[in-house]
Amino acid sequence: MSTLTAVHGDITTQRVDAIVNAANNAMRGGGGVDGAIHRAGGPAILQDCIARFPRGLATGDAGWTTGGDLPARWVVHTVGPNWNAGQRDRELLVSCYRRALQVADELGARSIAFPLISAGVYGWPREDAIQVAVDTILAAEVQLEDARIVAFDESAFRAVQASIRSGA
Ligand code: AR6
Repeated sequence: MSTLTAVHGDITTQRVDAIVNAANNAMRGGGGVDGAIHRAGGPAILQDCIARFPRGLATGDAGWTTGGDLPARWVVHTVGPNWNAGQRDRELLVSCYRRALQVADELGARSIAFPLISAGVYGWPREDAIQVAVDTILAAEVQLEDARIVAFDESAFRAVQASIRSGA
């Protein structure tokens, strides 16, 4: 990846080709960042989820829908492991970032914004969630040029920034 930056704010306002959603296996919306993306993007996202993912999506996998009313053209949905439910295989979280980058690359996206997958309701320890995000994105061999990690709160933002600085 050529550039990785930390952003403090709401992923739904990012002007990038694709934003990544931390979804669940059912792929029919939810709370957290998933809820925010469906609200901001409008009903076209759910319609596309139903049409393209009739049986949902496996943990660690990724797939795309329209961005609907979002500034982003696409939403790349991925399903993180639920730490709180005992899914603690780190490779599943690594796979979310790898697969999302692959899907975005196949779409021809040049810029992408990620939330901290699994770091909310799913309870993945924040420091490790950040480490996985930064290491996996930096190591990716993709056409994508601009990747961002969007942190919702100030302390997470600072931690992402520090991690990028030490990993770059
Ligand atoms: N922009 C950027 N980051 C956000 C936003 C936002 N608008 N809103 C929340 N975050 P979570 P998970 C951060 O819980 O842990 C949903 O119900 C949040 O602070 O959204 O993967 C799904 O449907 C945290 O750092 O996702 C699933 O059922 C990060 O996004 C389940 O939650 C992820 O928090 C997925 O849980």
